[in-house]
Formats: sequence, C-alpha cells, structure tokens
Amino acid sequence: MKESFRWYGPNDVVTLATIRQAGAKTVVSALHNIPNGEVWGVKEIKAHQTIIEKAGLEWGVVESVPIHEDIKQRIGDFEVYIENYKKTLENLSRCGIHTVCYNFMPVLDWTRTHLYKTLEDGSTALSYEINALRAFDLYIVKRVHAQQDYSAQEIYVAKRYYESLDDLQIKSLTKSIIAGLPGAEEGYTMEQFNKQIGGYSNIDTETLRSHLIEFLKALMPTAEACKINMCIHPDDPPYSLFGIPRVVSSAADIDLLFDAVPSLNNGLTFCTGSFGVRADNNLLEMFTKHAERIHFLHFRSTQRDEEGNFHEANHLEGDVDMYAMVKAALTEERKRKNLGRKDCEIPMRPDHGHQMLDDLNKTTNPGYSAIGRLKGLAELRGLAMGIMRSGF
Ligand code: DNO
Repeated sequence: MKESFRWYGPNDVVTLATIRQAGAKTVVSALHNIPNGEVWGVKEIKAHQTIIEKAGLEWGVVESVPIHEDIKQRIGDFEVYIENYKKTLENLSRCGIHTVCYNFMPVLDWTRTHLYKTLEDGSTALSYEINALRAFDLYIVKRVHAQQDYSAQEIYVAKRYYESLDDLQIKSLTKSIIAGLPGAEEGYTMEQFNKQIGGYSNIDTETLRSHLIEFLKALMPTAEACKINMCIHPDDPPYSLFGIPRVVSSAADIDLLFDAVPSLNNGLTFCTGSFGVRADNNLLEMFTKHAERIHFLHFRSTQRDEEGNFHEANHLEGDVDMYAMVKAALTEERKRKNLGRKDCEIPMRPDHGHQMLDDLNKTTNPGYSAIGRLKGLAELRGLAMGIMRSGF
C-alpha cells in the first residue's frame, strides 16, 4: 500500500513536514479554493503540486474534485459542469495526477452530529448520535414531511432529546451538521439547507442513481483517454438523510454502479469506516468482488450500536476487521503485480483520527489532527508488515 496522508493546503495546521515525518509518501489533496463546478487550470494545479514536491512528497491523489449539485439533480447548467469536470481531468492528467476521489452524496458530504466526543482515555472522536440527527431534522430544521419518516416512538425520544438542549448546544449541533465538515466544500445556513433539501422533492433513489450513471457515462471516454482512475467515495453515513436518497451505501449499490458502467476507470474508494457503519455490509465480500477497481483506500474503523449511533474507533478496533481488510488489499496488490498492472501499489490513507496528546490544545480540522492519524498510519503499517512477513 502506498502510504498517504490528507493535506488541506497551505493553511492546514498539519504541515507537509509533519506528513513527511509520519512516513507518508503521497499527499492526498485538492484545490479547495476553486468553487464547485469551475475548471481547475494547469497553472493552479502546478502551483499546488510544486509546494508538495518542494516538501519532498508527491501529490498522488485528488480528494476531491467535487460534483456540482446541478449535476446531481440534472438541472440548470449541469452540461456545462460536466464539460468543466472533463477539462479538470485533462488538466490533472497533464500534470501527472491520475487518481481522483469524489462522492455523489446530495447536499451534504460526510455528516457527524458531534465532533469532539470524549473517550474514556481523554482523547476525542467524531461521532454520530441518531437522536441528535432526528431532533435536528424534526425540531430545528423542521423539515416538511419529516414526521412521516419516523415512528411515533422515535419522534417521542427525539423530542425529549431536543428539549434537553440549551441554545449553545443547538448552535453547535447545527454547525456540526450543516456548516460543512473539512473537505465538504459546501456549507449552508438553515435557509439554504431547506432550499437544497427541497430540490430533491422529485428525485427518488432510482432517479439519483440514473443521474450518477449518466454522469459517469459522459465522463468515461475522457477518464480513459487521460488514464484517470475515478474513485467514488461511499456515502457517510451509508443511508438516506433528511429524506434525500443516497446511492453509494450498500453492496447492491456498488454492484449496480459497476454493472452499469464497467470501465475500470470507474472505480471505488474503499472506505472501511463508511461502509462499516452498516451491519449488512460484508466488507470483505464487497472488497473482493470489486478489488480490481479499488484505486484508493480509506482505512479507519467505526463502532456502532443497536440504536444506530456510531463513533470513530481506534484504527485496529471497532467493527472493521482491519486485519482482513489489509490482507485483502495486499492480496489485490500481489495479483496486480502478477498481471503486470502498473497500479500495484494502492494509495491508502489512515482516515480520521482521534484528537489526542498535544493536539488536544490545537485547533485542527475535525478528524484530521496529526497525531491520531499518525498513530493510525503507524498501526496500519505494522499490521501490513506483520502480514507480509508471516508467510503471506
Ligand atoms: C471525510 C472524507 C470525505 C471525502 C469525500 C470524497 O473525511 O472522507 O469528505 O473526502 O466524501 O469526495
């Protein structure tokens, strides 16, 4: 696995020097300053790339070139945005960057209700509390039709949860959910959020899926010509939120996607933490079935409970069988090597980490402090070496 680390750009508190010391070889980064839908020019790409290379690293993966909402809804200027997307891929390819992560989550990218859940050892983790989400939906957003999406018991519990919150907690919950987590590219005020949700009133799961498939069909000739591996990131969490469909959540979703657009350039970011939130996702089976098109790995673990809450666990603990996943990744790499495939080292980044030690006193991007991720990377590296050295 090619060890990588996400970097949010020159303003990231976690510097490239830190990333290098963590032992990562490849940087995962994006031009966050360019508004969604606009073309990334060669000049801007090169400038960012030069900063990374001066630090002795390479820019191996783009995470993400975001998909404009118009493309997801197929409204407005979606055709222009698809053409712009193709141009961005061509420009990235010109600069020698061939792996592009993206997602197709409507309105919200990854979502958590709490960004600093204190764990037993004093470190903090990102978490998702189901009653907080429901209370937000029912009593803070006051989404039309929200009542129809929950049982009477769920509404009762959510109401009690809402009543227990003070103004500050309501503010903080609202910020966590809609202000935009790092890399999400989009954040909303309450009014904008409601408007965005409204845009999906006529878009059901199958319609959204067809929009994704149409987008990919339009993109593939360019991706193939430019040798760009597109790798879609799963929905996080992997189910519908706020009554809006999500279509990259389950084994059936990815089967449908890759059946519809079989090109290997239509690939996957295998995020164990996202898929792992659903107990009905058999990660190893999903990985093995689509291994040849997994172009990027996000390795992290989540711990879920019966009610639907989850939080980020230590990388080698929680619900993900990380030993099995690392072994599966190494197996795929060996297979590619034997087939003579050039991409036989898959970029892997330790995803999210606990805020811990000195980082507890720093303001870093939630989930993206240095030490927690460094710990995750070190554990994953050790696990990989152990597997390789023990007769694998
Ligand atoms: C969160 C990230 C996501 C991811 C995008 C990919 O930590 O994994 O924001 O970057 O969904 O487009």
